[in-house]
Amino acid sequence: MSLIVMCVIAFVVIAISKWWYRWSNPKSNGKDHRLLKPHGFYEISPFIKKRMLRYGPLFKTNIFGSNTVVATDPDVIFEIFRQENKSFVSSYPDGYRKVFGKGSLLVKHGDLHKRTKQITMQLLGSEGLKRNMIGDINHANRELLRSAASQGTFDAKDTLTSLLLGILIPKMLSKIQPETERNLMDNIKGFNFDWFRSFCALSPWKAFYKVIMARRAAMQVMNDIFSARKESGERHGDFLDTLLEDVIFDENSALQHIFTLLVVAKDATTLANCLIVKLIAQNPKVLAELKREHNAILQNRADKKAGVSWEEHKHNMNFTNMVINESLRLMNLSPIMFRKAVKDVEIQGYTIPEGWIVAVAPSVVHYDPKIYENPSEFNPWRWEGKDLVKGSKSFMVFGGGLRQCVGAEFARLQIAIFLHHLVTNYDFWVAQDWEVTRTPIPLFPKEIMINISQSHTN
Ligand code: HEM
Ligand SMILES: *[C@@H]1O[C@H](CO)[C@@H](O)[C@H](O)[C@H]1NC(C)=O
Ligand SMILES: *[C@@H]1O[C@H](CO)[C@@H](O)[C@H](O)[C@H]1NC(C)=O
Ligand SMILES: CC(=O)N[C@H]1CO[C@H](CO)[C@@H](O)[C@@H]1O
Repeated sequence: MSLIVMCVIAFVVIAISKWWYRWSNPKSNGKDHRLLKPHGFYEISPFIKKRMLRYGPLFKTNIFGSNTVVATDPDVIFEIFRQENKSFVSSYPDGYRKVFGKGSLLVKHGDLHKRTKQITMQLLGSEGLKRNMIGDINHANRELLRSAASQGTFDAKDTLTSLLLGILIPKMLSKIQPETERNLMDNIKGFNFDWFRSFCALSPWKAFYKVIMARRAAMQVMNDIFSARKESGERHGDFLDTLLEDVIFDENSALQHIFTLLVVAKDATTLANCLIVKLIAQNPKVLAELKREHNAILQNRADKKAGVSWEEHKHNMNFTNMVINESLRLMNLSPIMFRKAVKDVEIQGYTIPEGWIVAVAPSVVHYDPKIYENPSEFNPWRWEGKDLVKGSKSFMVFGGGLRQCVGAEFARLQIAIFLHHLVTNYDFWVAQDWEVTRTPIPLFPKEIMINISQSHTN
């Protein structure tokens, strides 16, 4: 997921230099950057595909001006993930550290990274979700859908982003004024690169500047929250307090970490959620099976007013998990991730030289017809009998190894609960069909309108 932001920052740099180049050489039309050329949603990057066919699953190329090895083989990718902090480290451009700050999980390594992840899992791991989140997730999704149905139509992208931030912010920074929360939410929403969909925005720096200012404003709001808390001397027992109890965090790094989590969480989860709604709305067979599963859950529930319980989520949602996996496979939110070799590494008879960038592309694995028959088809049943919640060599939508996504369980829970309330209570359809292109990260439309009404048939 972090790749989305990372690529976008790289894009911005390229776009700005392209713009500059064009501006200073009005007769030329610049040089196309081949990896970033838009392509269809249900295919892998033609740039990678072409070279793979010519050179095999592991090949050298040049990406963003760096010597890069591209890895597309499942065993090699799995091994690279496993070697994090040994032969490879995750690698982001310098601009990254400036944008997110040193406290962000994304730029930490070694012990500091490990410790930060452990603390974060107290909030986002199974225990935390079960104890502290599932009730709020139920409540928020129910309210969202109720309000949407009373309007008849809603922008799923915007309302789901608000919903996620409305769930996460109070867990991280509790007891803040509604007005402060709204302000923080707006600024975190402003930290988004949507404008970049039309690969060359007219004036990329202006838009980029706006994003950076939104980040600055969000950090300011959080600093004010922190100052107020310090003054009162009160303990809140929220995620900020948990972070500050650990010696590895100070005020700044704790807030930077929280900021990173919020921006990564809202984009990834919202887009996944939206795409799933579209896929099930357009596949009546899948929708019927989902309804069957969720109505059965509802029927077996003693207290009909209660939301989804942890046990129901763990044990009675096989088909839901099949739908989620299949959607995430097709979606490839993080089609490529970047690592750097910290020493010469021998893999499958091939030496990756020290200092080289390695682009791992699980998206190629997810669209490999030898692993997934008719890979571009949406077919949840292909997951029947497979392990549904653990990643594997053939399913790496949440990455792998030490860098595996911290929000995977949270995202799955949110999507499952949204689907539960949606299919058991409402009829819905996509108000206007939309397409997603890739460059190679998926670029979603600005608004995703869904029409919805109370169901009379369930
Ligand atoms: C469907 C939703 C999501 C998808 C597909 C997704 C995907 C990913 C992937 C592929 C990685 C690995 C990146 C790499 O190895 O370079 C990752 C890392 C990460 N994700 Fe997610 N993610 C999702 C939701 C979330 C949520 C909800 C959160 C936060 C609450 C989150 C926070 C993070 C963080 C902080 C990392 C960096 C982990 C590290 O560097 O150790 N993600 N995600
Ligand atoms: C759900 O899937 C698991 C693992 O594949 C299987 O053991 C279990 O029986 C399934 N449950 C139902 C209700 O189908
Ligand atoms: C969706 O709802 C809007 C507003 O109620 C309406 O104008 C539009 O025609 C609806 N679209 C479809 C496809 O039903
Ligand atoms: C290759 C590499 O980055 N190794 C690091 C792994 O983590 C330890 C502990 O933080 C560091 O000391 C190593 O440099």
